[in-house]
Amino acid sequence: TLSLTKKRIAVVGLGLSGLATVRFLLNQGVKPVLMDSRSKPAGIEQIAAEKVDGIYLGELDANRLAKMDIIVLSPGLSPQHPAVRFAVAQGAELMGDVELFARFNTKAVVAITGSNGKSTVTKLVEAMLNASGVKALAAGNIGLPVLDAIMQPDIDVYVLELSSFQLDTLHNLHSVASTVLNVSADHLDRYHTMAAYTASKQRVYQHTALAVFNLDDAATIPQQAEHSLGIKLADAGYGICDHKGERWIKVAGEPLLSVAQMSLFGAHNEFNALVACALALAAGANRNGLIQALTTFQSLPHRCTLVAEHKGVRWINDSKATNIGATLAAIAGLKPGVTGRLILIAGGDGKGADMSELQTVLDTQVDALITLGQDGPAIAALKPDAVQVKTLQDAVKTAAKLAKSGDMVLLSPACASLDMFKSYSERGEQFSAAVKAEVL
Ligand code: UMA
Ligand code: ADP
Repeated sequence: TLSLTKKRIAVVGLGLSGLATVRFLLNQGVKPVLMDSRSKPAGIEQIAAEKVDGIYLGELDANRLAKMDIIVLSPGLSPQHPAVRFAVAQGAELMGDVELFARFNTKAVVAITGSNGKSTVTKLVEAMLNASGVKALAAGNIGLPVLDAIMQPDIDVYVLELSSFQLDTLHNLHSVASTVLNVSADHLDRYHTMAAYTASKQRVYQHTALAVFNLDDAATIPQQAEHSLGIKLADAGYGICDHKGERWIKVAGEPLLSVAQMSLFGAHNEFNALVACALALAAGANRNGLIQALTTFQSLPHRCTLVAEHKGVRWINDSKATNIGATLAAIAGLKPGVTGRLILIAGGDGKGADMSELQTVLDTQVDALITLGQDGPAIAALKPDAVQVKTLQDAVKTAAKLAKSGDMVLLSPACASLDMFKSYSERGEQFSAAVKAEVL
């Protein structure tokens, strides 16, 4: 663990994880200094100013930061920020909220990262463990800050969804099992190269008892780990097999249940299910628990969810597809079930990704394209007859005019929402509302 007594500690960034860090430190009897680069961060009114050692808003002050022993940096701020780099060069210890969690946590941890599928696998592992009688709690990037989770009583296993931002400032997390699900272009506005982004993801394998990786994605192969397990759909030990004339998922060499009985669908979810089984078994789940979770698990909102079916047209909300890899997986999973045409709505903040990676799918799988947002024009340029619109409501109106019975309208933006919306969930909710207003 880490001794906090007599240390000068700054919490930098007062979002969800920053506020949880402040609560945790106050609980430990520490009075932190608070900073946020914004002049009015949303949660500021939750903090009683007299309980902390000063609140400094606006441009980060390098000299003030350099006086600190420890800086707990929020994931949304880059460790490359000049003021942070200056303080670190002067000897301040830099860590994120997950590192602070790691130094104080005494319970077992399962750690999950990847460009896509993190939340689904995290919730599946949590459900599998709970169905096996092991008390599990999902936390981290999924939404519950780890330093709120650590205060909860009676937990046996923490199932942590970790973003590359959280991994960048993490050094001492020990896990019973961990995974990088896949690596595809994302957050290149912060990492600049795929190599740097991949290296960040690989940090999840530090101090893990079992590294579960994707045999079809070389970037996920552990560079350092004592024990590892590779998974792909066509593999013998963990994979899809023929059993009793049906497709079954096979776990640790034995058929577990038929794919048809799973509540999730699509090839990417079969892979997610296999990885979740491997992780959950390593953390104490049993096979009945795996089966129960896989048959009852409800897909998380804004991930390929049916909003409405009207006059034979299905409207699907996949607002959570905030990068190209997620949109490719959604189309691969959904297109085989479309009898008519696939109408795609895409665009938003592309975070520096090369949109031409969508070219083949736009040519071969997508029948009509509607784009919006900051990087909408870059996507529209890839397909003749693409329609560019200004708002999501206009996108829905345009799609409603194009769509005929048998068609599917899919919102799967391949981009973050932050150029036009507060979050991917707000984008998904506005889409659902617009669809219902238009067709119901
Ligand atoms: N910000 C500033 N100045 C500051 C601090 C933050 O401008 O001083 C901005 C950031 O650039 C960002 C926003 O404020 O745009 C929020 O940043 P934050 O670090 O305060 O974020 P939190 O509210 O603490 O939420 C974070 C995760 N967000 C990010 O990493 C950006 C949440 O993941 C996570 O659920 C939460 O901690 C609890 O652990 C969200 C996310 O978008 C879902 N993650 C990214 C992703 O999945 O792609 C990485
Ligand atoms: P994350 O938390 O990493 O964003 P989610 O589980 O929320 O991942 O899924 C987001 C989207 O990514 C889904 O709607 C789906 O289209 C896609 N997806 C899910 N699992 C995978 C996977 N294993 N490989 C590729 N894409 C995936």
